[in-house]
Parts: sequence; structure tokens; C-alpha cells
Amino acid sequence: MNPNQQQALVSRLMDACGGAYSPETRRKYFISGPQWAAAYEGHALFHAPTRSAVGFEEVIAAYGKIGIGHWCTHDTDVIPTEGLGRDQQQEILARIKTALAAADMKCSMVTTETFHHAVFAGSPAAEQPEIREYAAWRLKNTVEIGHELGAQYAVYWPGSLGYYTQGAVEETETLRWYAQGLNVACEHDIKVAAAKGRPTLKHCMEAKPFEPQGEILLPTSDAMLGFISSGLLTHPEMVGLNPEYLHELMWGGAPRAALARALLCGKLWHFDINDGYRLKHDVDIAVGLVNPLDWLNVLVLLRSHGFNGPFNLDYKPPRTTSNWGVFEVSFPTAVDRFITLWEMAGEVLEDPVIKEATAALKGGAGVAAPSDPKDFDPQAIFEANKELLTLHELIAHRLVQILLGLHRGRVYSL
Ligand code: GCO
Ligand code: MN
Ligand code: MN
Repeated sequence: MNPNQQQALVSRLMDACGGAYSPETRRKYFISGPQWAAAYEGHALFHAPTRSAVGFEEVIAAYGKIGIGHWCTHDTDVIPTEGLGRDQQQEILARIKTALAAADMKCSMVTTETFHHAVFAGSPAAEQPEIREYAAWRLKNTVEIGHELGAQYAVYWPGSLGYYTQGAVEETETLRWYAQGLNVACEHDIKVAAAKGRPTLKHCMEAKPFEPQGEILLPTSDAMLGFISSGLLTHPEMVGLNPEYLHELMWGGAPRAALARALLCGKLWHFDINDGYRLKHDVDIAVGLVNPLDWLNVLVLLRSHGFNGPFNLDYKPPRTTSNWGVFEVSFPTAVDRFITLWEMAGEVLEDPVIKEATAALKGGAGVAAPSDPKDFDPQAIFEANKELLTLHELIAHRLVQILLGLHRGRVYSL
């Protein structure tokens, strides 16, 4: 097909897909679009870029048009490393504020890049005191950027906190140093927030089990929960989690169960939404393209616990999508799948079949407890409940019915 006609074809087929929500509807959800996701050029270790660079002004304007109400960024996604903390930072922050206001968007989250620059090769908690001092300053500077832009959250992905070969690094010492960095960030936040008359930020740790280092010292959300309550943090109440859906699949966990554990600890504060494959690398595919049923289940859990965002679109538009396609197809479709799954999760919670089945399961068969616990008859309890437990499979079927619309039936072809 003639290159001049290809965008028209994509647009026509997008319209033919239907099911799109209006920007106003999309804005009702606490969804954020990362600068780095839209600006991802398709590069990786084995991949040359397939897209050209996109600046924050273009990203913010495009997100606003789609109806993504929030934007987030790493410090160095928008400010060159050499301009951090200098006049250039202030000039860029002023331009960001103008762009956000023009697009009717808010900055929800800021995060410090402590993994890309060569200085972090040995992690931000390396043995060398000057590296740790530099990292601490970067974290403090990001806290200031966050307050300046009106953010509520700061995220920490300790991707380089690990090693390739064991023995050279002493893990407990490295974790203590890492905690000191977080402590500096929280203590600085308390001062800046007080000076600005704003609440402190919510500091959220994000785990990923592997990549870029061979071994990661805090590989899972559960490891981070342990770290938060280890006694190393001076303000554990200011630190929670930003789990990422795919990162929990990467270690072979059930994302829904990982989220449930974070909920129990009151630490589910921010959520990176994407998709991918179990026990594989961080492909960062857009939400719902691989595991829609699991996603529905995740959102049922979150809705039932009152978690309604921020949902951060941390995925990488595929290398096969063009610069134009990123905003025409990739982001609007990701947002719309999320909204549909979220609304379906609401249907699941109201579904009479699931409600009745769940209530019956919780009611049990009504076998009375014996006066002496030694007289419990486990076989009799099992027999009395075995038909009820069949409901587990029925509920699973009902969830698939709701997801695929099976309960509405089919037109036959045979
Ligand atoms: C991933 C990476 C990053 C982080 C980001 C926030 O999810 O693949 O961990 O995209 O989310 O660096 O700090
Ligand atoms: Mn990821
Ligand atoms: Mn992430």
C-alpha cells in the first residue's frame, strides 16, 4: 500500500474497531502516562531504534488529547544530567508546567534515574561514598522537582542494586546504604513539604526480579515489604510499593496474590500496569494484550479493596508501531482496555451468580463443632462440603463468561 495511504487505513480500522471511550470518560480514571513510555524509541540490547525522539511537550499534548489526565517522568527523561539542579532545571520545569496546564494535565509522579548513567554501574548504593552522596543528592533533587510540579508520588526502581558475580558486594551493607538514600529522600521531603505547605510525597518502591543486573537485592514486592519493615528506614510510614504487573509474573508469582499481600500491609500505593509472559524478560507489553482474564481478576481484587489508582501505563509500545501510531493506536487502546476491564471488574463484584456462590461457600455446610475438638470428624466435614466446593470451578467459568460475553450466547456457524 502506498505509504501516503497507510495512516488513513490505520485510522479507518481503528474507527472500525469501535469501543473507544471519549477523552472525558478516560480522564475520570486515575491513569498516568509516563514520559519514558511514549518516548521509547524501540531500542534495546539487540534492537536498533525504530522511532525518533519525542520531547515532553509533544508527549504531554498528545496524552492530554487522548484523555490521559496524569503524566510522570524520570528526572533525566526531561532534564539533561548536566543541567540537574541548575538554571536549566528551572527553565525546563517552567516549560513542563506550561505544557501540563495547556493540556489540562497534572504531574502525578516523579522518579530518579539511578540505573542508566555510567555513574550507577555499581548501583546508587555502591561502596564508594561519593557515588552514594551523588545518588542522595539526585533523590533530594527529585523530591524538589516533585513538589515543584505538584506530584503526590515518588517511585524508586532499584534496578542496578545487585551484581553480576557474587562475593565482591556484601549484601547487608549495600542494603543499609540503599536505606540511607531513601532516608535522605524522606527527610528532605518532610522539610520541602513543610516549606511549601504541601503534604509529603508517597515514596513507592518498585521491584523487578532480574534485569539489568544478574542478581537483584530486592527482587520482589515481598522482599521490599520486608525491607520497609526491617528497621533500616527512619520513615517507614512514608514508604510503600509501586508493584508492576509484569514484574510479578517475571519471577513466576501470581500478580493478584502479590498485590493482596501489599494490600494487607497497607502498602499498595501506586501500580504499574502492563502485560507480558511468566518467567521471561521485561517485555512491557500493554495491559490486557496477553493475560486479560488474569487482569480482570486483579482489578476485581483492587476494586473490592477500594484501590482506584494511580494506574501507571508503564509499557513499551512495540517496535513495530510508528511514532504516529504510539498516540493513535498504542495509548488510546491501552487506556480503553484498562477501562473496560475495570468496569467488568465492577460487574463481577455485582454479579448475582458469583455473589450467591461466594456467600454459599462462606456459609459452609453447617456442621456443628463437637464439644470436644478431638471428636472432629474431618472426613464428615469434607463430605458435607464437597458439593459446595464445586462452586470454585463454576466461579472461574462465570468469570470467563463475563470476560468473553459467553453468557450472551453466540450466533451459530454450523
Ligand atoms: C520497568 C522499569 C521502569 C520503572 C521506572 C520507574 O518497569 O520496566 O522498572 O520502567 O518503572 O524506572 O522508576
Ligand atoms: Mn517493566
Ligand atoms: Mn515499571
